[in-house]
Amino acid sequence: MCLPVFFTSFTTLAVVALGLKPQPQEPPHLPSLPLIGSLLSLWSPLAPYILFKQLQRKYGHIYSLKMGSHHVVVVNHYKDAKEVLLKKGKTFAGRPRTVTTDILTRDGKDIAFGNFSATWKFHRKIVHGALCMFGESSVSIEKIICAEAKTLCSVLSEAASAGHSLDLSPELTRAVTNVICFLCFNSSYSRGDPEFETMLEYSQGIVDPVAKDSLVDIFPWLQIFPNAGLRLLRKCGSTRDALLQKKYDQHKVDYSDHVQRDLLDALLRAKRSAENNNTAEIRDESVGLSDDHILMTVGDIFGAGVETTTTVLKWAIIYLLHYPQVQRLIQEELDTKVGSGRSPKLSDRGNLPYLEATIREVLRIRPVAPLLIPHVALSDTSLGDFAIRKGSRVIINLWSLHHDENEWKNPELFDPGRFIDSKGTGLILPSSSYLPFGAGIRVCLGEALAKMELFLFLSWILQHFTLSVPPGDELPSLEGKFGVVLQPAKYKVTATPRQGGAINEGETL
Ligand code: PLO
Repeated sequence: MCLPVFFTSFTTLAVVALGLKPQPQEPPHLPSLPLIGSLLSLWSPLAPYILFKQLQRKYGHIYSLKMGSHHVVVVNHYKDAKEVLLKKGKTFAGRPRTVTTDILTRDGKDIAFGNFSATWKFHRKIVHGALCMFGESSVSIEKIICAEAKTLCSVLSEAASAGHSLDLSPELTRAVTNVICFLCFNSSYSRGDPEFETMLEYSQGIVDPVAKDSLVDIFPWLQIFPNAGLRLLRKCGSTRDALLQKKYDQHKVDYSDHVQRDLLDALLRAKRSAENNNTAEIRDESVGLSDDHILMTVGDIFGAGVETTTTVLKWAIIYLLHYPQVQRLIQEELDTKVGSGRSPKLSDRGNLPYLEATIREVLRIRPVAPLLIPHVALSDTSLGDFAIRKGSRVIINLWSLHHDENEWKNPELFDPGRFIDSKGTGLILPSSSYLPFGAGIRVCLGEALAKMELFLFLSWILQHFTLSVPPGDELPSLEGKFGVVLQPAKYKVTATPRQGGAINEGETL
């Protein structure tokens, strides 16, 4: 008997005879060197989410690596992802502190990047409550989105009459910003508003460097060297903070206990009641309702509300340009189920499965955050058959989940039909390997809002216009720019008005 077999059977015997449980092993590890960790294996022209997917072939679905001094576990399969996010959600609810997110969030005093704590839970609860206040049952949010959709369509009409093609990005951003601006600050921006232009500018300076495992996040000591990216992040961060502070100061002046206009009022109310409360647990210092916490929380919701939905809309339009037959099918569905005499409403959602399927497919093929935001194990634990040490960073590679060949037929192909049942009328979820909004205790707070916006903006646009690539232009690239969100490159569209697609001026919802 050769030696390894002898030892294996001996161990198995011992396990059975003595009732010993085998100790779980650590996940397979990429080669690593002192100081630089696994950097050499990660040095690649590929985007990290694509490289992480490829590395599965050699190391399996779960593997670990070293980023500087940090132990990182990469998860590529949905079963393990669900164990992290759902089954052991609390154990993996931590967040790493990094140089870039600390700059953006005043050392993690926000919800998205802040670590798991009583303060974090309390802020999430308030935001959840405030967003529910405007939830699906409420007409007001639908009204706001439709008003923005109408303005968006008028801009497209103007461009069409002038025979111009246009970059839809600023218009989509303004429409989406106004919805979240209404929810956060009860205000909106009109075209050409200088504050809006400032916001567009600072946002890009933040999205580019934040939380993408740039070198300073891996090796924090690199901060001592001049770093143009960090300088820009600090500048953009303080412009954003000044804008948030201005809104906060205005709200403090006209705050009333009797009306809650928006999220900022909800946070102010919680702060006031904590200050006046002698008994409740919210008086506890640890709950953290400092001005910094409030600003960072509202900044998160505002930032997330703008960047994510705008990005998905831009990807959706790119795919409609690449797949005109999908655009045609959505329009046929709109024509038969809504017609041209009135505008689409939220209550049409159930009748427009192909549009819903298209939205699902866009979220699958180009997830907003392909690596989500890293989680941290708050105690020693396990994942599948592997041991995970306390403090390990866990990266969920959503890209691997959404492009898993065993779960999705031709994952690289854009095919909304995969979300439609065999009768061609109902929506289905063909695989569990699909988590566009994450899952568990850190699941996206804006999921319902995002789905309403995506549905209404796309249905309004496609009821009135057919979008195409301007003559002489190439099809926009399907390759994204990896950052805290996966952004498409700039592109232009030609919007051709559809017959009978006039915007109904006097229409009320
Ligand atoms: C976007 C730029 C803003 O100026 C600040 C901001 C706040 C919250 C972030 C968001 C940015 C990017 C998308 C994030 C969101 C929180 C949750 C969301 C990371 C950086 C995602 C996709 O997880």
